[in-house]
Amino acid sequence: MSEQRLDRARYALGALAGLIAALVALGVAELVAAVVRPQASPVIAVGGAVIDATPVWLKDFAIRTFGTNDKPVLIGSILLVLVMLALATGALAVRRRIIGLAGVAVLGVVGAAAAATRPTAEALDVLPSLVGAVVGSLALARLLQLLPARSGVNPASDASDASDASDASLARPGLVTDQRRRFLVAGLAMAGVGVGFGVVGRLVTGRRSTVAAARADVRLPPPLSEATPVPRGTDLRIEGLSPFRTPNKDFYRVDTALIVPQVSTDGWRLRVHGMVDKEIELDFKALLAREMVERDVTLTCVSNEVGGKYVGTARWLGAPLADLLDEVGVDPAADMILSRSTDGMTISTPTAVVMDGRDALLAVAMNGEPLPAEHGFPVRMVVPGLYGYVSATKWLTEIELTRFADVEAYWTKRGWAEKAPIKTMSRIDTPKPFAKLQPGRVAVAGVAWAQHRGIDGVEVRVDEGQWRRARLAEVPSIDTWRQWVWQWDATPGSHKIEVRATDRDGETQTQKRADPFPSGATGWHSTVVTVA
Ligand SMILES: Nc1nc2c(c(=O)[nH]1)N[C@H]1C(S)=C(S)[C@@H](COP(=O)(O)O)O[C@H]1N2
Ligand SMILES: [Mo]
Repeated sequence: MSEQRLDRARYALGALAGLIAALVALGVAELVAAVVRPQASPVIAVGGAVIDATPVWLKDFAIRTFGTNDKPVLIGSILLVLVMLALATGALAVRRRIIGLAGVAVLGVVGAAAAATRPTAEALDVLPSLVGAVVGSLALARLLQLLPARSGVNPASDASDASDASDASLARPGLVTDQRRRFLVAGLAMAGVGVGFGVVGRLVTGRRSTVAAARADVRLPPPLSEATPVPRGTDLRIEGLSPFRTPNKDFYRVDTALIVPQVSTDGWRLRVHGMVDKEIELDFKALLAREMVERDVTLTCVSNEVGGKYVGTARWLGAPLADLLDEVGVDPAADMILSRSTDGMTISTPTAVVMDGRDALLAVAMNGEPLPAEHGFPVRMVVPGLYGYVSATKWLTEIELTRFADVEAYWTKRGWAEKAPIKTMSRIDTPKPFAKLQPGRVAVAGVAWAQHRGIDGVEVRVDEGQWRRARLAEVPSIDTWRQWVWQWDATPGSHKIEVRATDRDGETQTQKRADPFPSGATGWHSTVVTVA
C-alpha cells in the first residue's frame, strides 16, 4: 500500500471515528436527558434555540415548504450539520488530537448553552450535553489510538515494532489490515453502544410521558351552558368539502415545541397575577369545578396562506376567562393579558377583547374529549376572532395582567403584529386544483371565515366573469367558519375559479395579495381546473 493511500485511509478512518464519537455522545446525552428531562436533550435544546432565532422569512419559508413536517426537517438538519462537523473534527484530529477534543468540547458547550438558555431551563439541563461530550471525547481518543499506524508515529502500543521503520506498513500490509480490523471492531462496538443508549433514552422518555394516563383520568364536567345547537344544514356534506367540525386527528397543529410538552393534571396550576386586586392560583380540579360552557369556535393561524390548511373548527369545553378575571379584579390600566405555557411560550391578548362578551375560554376539551397533548393538554386558551399566536396558548399555566407598553410577547418580539384580529377569508375546497372535470353541473364549495364578525356573503366567479352569490350553510354563531356552495355549469376548457367573502360588517375581502407576515394573509383564493 502506498503511503499516500495509507494517509487517505487514516483520514477516512479519523472521520469515521469522529462520527462514531458523535453517535456515542448523542446516545449518552439522550440517556441522561431521559433521566433529567426530555427537553434537556442537546438536539431538542439546540432545535428550540434555532426556532427562537429563526428570522421570519425563514420560518415562513419552512412552514410553506415543509408544512407540518417543519419539525422533523429541522431535527434532520441539525443532525446533518452535526454529522458533517463530526466527520471534519475526526479527520482533523488524525494530525492533531487536540483538535478532536476541542471539537467535541465545543459541541458539548453549544448543547449545554442551548439547554441552559431555554426559557424553561433548569439547572441540571446542561448535564446531557456535558456528560455526552465527555464520553464522546473518550470514545474519540480511544479510536484515534487504534488508527492504523503511519510512518514514524504509532500510538498503538503493540504495534511499536513498526514505529521506527518508516516503511513498515508498506512492507507489511497485513499489519495495517489487522489494525484496521481492530479499529473497526472497536468503532462498531462503540457505535452500537451509542445507538443502544439513544434508543433506551427515547424509550424511557416515552414511558415517562404521563399524559395518556392523565387524559384517560379526566372526567369532563357537563357544561352549564351547552353549545348553541348546531342548526340543521350547517354541514352541507359535499364530497371534498371540509366538514363543519374538524376531527381532532385532522386538526392543524402549529407551535414551537419540538417535543410535545407532557403536562399532567396532578401538578398543574394556573396562576393569575400581575395588575389584579387579588392574585389566585387554581388547580385542575378547581378549574373543572367552575361553570363550564361549550362552544363551536374556528381557530386560525396567522401563518395560514390564502387557500391554506391552518384553520379548523372544534367544539370546545371550557371556563369563561372573563368570569375569572372579574373575580380577581383587573386594574383598568392592564390592557394586556400575558399568558404563559409550560414550555415558556408567551402570548399577549388585549384585555378588552377577552372582556367584551365573546366566549374567551380556558378550554379543557376539544370535540368531546380532553385536549389532545398536541393541542395543549390539560388547559389552553381559545379566544374567538383572534389569530392563534395572540390568543390560543396551549399548555397554559400562567396569566399575567400587564400592559402593552411594558412587555412584548414571543411573536411580537419577532415583528408580528401586536394585535391581530382574524382577517375575512374564503377558501375553495372542491374542485381541487388542476382537477379534470366533466362538463355540466359541478358543485364548487368551500369554507369562509371572519370569526366574531360572521360571514354575510360568499361570491364565486369563473374566468373573471360576473360574481355569483354562493349558497351559505347555516352556522351556530359568528365565531365559526361557514360552508358555502355554488353550482357551476361547467363548459369544456381550462377555467379559473375565484372566491371572495363579505363579513357582517359589510367588508369584502380585498384582492390585494399580502403575505402572512406581519398580521395575516389577504387576497382571493383561486383554483384552476380543466373541463373535458
Ligand atoms: N404554548 C404554545 N401555545 C401556542 C403556540 C405555541 O407555539 N406554543 N402556537 C400558537 C399558534 S401560532 C397557533 S395558530 C395555535 C394553534 O393551535 P393548534 O396547534 O391546537 O391548532 O396555538 C397557539 N398556541
Ligand atoms: Mo399561529
